[in-house]
Amino acid sequence: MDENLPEVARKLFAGPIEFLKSAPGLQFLPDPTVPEIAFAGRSNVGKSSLLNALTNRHKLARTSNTPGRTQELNFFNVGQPIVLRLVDMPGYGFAEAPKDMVKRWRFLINDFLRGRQVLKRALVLVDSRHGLKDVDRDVMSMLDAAAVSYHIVLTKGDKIKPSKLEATFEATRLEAAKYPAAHPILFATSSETGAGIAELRTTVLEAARL
Ligand SMILES: Nc1nc2c(ncn2[C@@H]2O[C@H](COP(=O)(O)OP(=O)(O)OP(=O)(O)O)[C@@H](O)[C@H]2O)c(=O)[nH]1
Ligand SMILES: [Mg+2]
Repeated sequence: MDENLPEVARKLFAGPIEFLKSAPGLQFLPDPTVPEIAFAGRSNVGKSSLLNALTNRHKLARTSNTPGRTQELNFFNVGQPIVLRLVDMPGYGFAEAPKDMVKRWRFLINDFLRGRQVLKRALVLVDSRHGLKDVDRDVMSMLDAAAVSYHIVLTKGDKIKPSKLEATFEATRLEAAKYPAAHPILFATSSETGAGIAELRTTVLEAARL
């Protein structure tokens, strides 16, 4: 049975996808019946936009210029019957965030990452203009501790020169290699131009099938 995974992934993400629910706390999580892939990253890095790009939809996940737009865990069902679930997580690390919100975020994310059996992989999004920040390293360590495998995904690649993008990609790759749960494969993407999106779709499907 030789199947063409990129083509299967393309079709899956072009098919039925729907918003399932928004969970402001762990007691509101959907039943863990389907493989999940979570999107983490600093606020405004482009998580919701990437989710829209992957699913070829403009308004599935709400995007905004205001940091902190996504404050709950948002679940999206992909496929009919459901093949996998995408989880849009609240962004971290923006300057104006009130202290108790930061605390709430850490608890919510940490508990989710540690306790979620069906979580197959996380995507840690990093702005390609800025590279890794300490808050990203912090989350990477949280994922390491939770033994959740993750890919670093550089976002907004359309906003910098290709040579700069390549340099940031390489520096990020070298640093990520020091983190046990960081996957050796990284992605450089743009939700604006669609760069790297098809490859990421294939990887998401592959991870969901593990
Ligand atoms: N040029 C460009 N802009 C992007 C890209 N991805 C996201 N943006 C813009 O960046 C801003 C933030 O995007 P979001 O997708 O809302 O970011 P987020 O990570 O979900 O933010 P929070 O929900 O606040 O954590 C929006 O104005 C997007 O239009 C990209 O690939 N290229
Ligand atoms: Mg968002």
